[in-house]
Amino acid sequence: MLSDNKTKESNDRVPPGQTLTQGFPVLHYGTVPYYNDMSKWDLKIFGLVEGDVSISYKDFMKLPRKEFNNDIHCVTTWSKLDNVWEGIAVSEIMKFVKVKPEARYVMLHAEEGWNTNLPVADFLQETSFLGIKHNGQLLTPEHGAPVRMVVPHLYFWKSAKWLRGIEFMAKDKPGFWERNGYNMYGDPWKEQRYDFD
Ligand SMILES: Nc1nc2c(c(=O)[nH]1)N[C@H]1C(S)=C(S)[C@@H](COP(=O)(O)O)O[C@H]1N2
Ligand SMILES: [Mo]
Repeated sequence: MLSDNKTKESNDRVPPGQTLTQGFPVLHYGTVPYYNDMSKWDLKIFGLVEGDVSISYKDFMKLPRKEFNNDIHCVTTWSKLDNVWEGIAVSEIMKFVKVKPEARYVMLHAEEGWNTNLPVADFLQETSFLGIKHNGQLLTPEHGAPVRMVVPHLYFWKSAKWLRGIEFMAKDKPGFWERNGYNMYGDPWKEQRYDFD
């Protein structure tokens, strides 16, 4: 059945159990990081790579950017269609490292030790990117400034805000919400919300 705020056209873009929102809710565990000295910021790529990498804020902001259009689906049942992002393709980030063949999973590390896990194949999808702007505006601190991961084909908790590290691993390991009952994979079309789904 269509809920009130779904049109027929948008319904096939809204996964089961989700409701559309026009707003952009803010959801996270812990406190919002505010930065005053970006020379202390870096993005680390480590784990199963040939030589760890640390990208400075200055170098990171010079990377080529692209526009990405997507729909996002939060496990708490809101979906937001037609997001326009500016971000850095994962393929640009991958130019910095040579990943070892045994790497199968990625752990995304955020500020304050928050993390989330996903398969390498999902991280590498062309629709996954490192987001800098949303709907024409730089990300606000609440939404993950200066850079957040965006993996739109999985529930939005996999889209780490305040991204600081990308770790390649051989085996899957649960991140923060995954240790607290959320699904290891999180496909919204299969309603993989919790670990028993
Ligand atoms: N660093 C960090 N990233 C995070 C979270 C978090 O607690 N910490 N929560 C996730 C969850 S559960 C959701 S639904 C989205 C919410 O993003 P938003 O606040 O921009 O809507 O961020 C995800 N990324
Ligand atoms: Mo969430």
